[in-house]
Amino acid sequence: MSLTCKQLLETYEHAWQSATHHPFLEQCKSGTIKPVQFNTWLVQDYLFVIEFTRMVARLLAAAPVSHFDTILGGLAALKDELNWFRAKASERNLKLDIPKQQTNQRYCQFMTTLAIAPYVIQATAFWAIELAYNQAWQIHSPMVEPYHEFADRWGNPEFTVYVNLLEKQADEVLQNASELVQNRVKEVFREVAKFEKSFWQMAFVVK
Ligand code: MP5
Repeated sequence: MSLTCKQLLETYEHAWQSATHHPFLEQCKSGTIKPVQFNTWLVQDYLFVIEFTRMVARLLAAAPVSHFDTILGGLAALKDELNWFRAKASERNLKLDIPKQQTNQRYCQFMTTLAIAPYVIQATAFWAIELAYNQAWQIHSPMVEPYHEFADRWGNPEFTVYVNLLEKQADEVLQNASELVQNRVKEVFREVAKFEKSFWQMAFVVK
C-alpha cells in the first residue's frame, strides 16, 4: 500500500493542527501581537528562509526533470521573498545579521540532514513545510494592518495552487517508496509539524 500526503495529514491530524494554529497567529489576526514578538519572528524567519532556499536547491539536484518546472518556480519565488524580507526588516529598522535562536538552528539543522535522504523524503518535507505556512496564514486570514500582507503572502490562493502541485509531486514518488522509506517519511512529517509549532512559540515567548 502506498502512502499519500493526505494520509499523513489524517494520521497526524493533531500534530498538524498544532503546527498551524497558535496564539502568535491569532494575535497577528487581531493586531494584539507585540512588535517585539512579531519582529523576532520576522528576522528569524528570514534566517530560516535562507537555509530553506539551500534545501530547495539540493532538492532540485535530486529531482526528476519532470519536477523541475515547479521547483524552479519555487526557487524564483524564494529570490523575491528574500528581497521582500530584507525590505520589511529595513522598514522596521531590524538588523538581519544576528544569530539564529536555538529552535531555528535545530530546524535548519534538520533541513541540512535531509540532503542525504532519498528524493521522496526531501519532496515530502518540502511540501509539508510550504503547506504549514499556507494553512497557518490562511486559517488566520484576514489579518488587521500591518499584518495583512504577511497573511496574504502565504495564504493567497495562488500559493495554495503551488502547494497542491508539490503534493502531487510528492505523491507521485511516494507510490514507489518501500515500507522503510515510508516510515522515514512519516517521521520527517512529524518532525516538520513539531518544528513549525516550536517556531511560533519561539517568537511568541519573547518579552
Ligand atoms: C515557511 C517559512 C514557508 N517561511 N518559515 C517556516 C518556519 N516554515 C515554513 O517557506 P517559504 O519559503 O517562506 O514559503
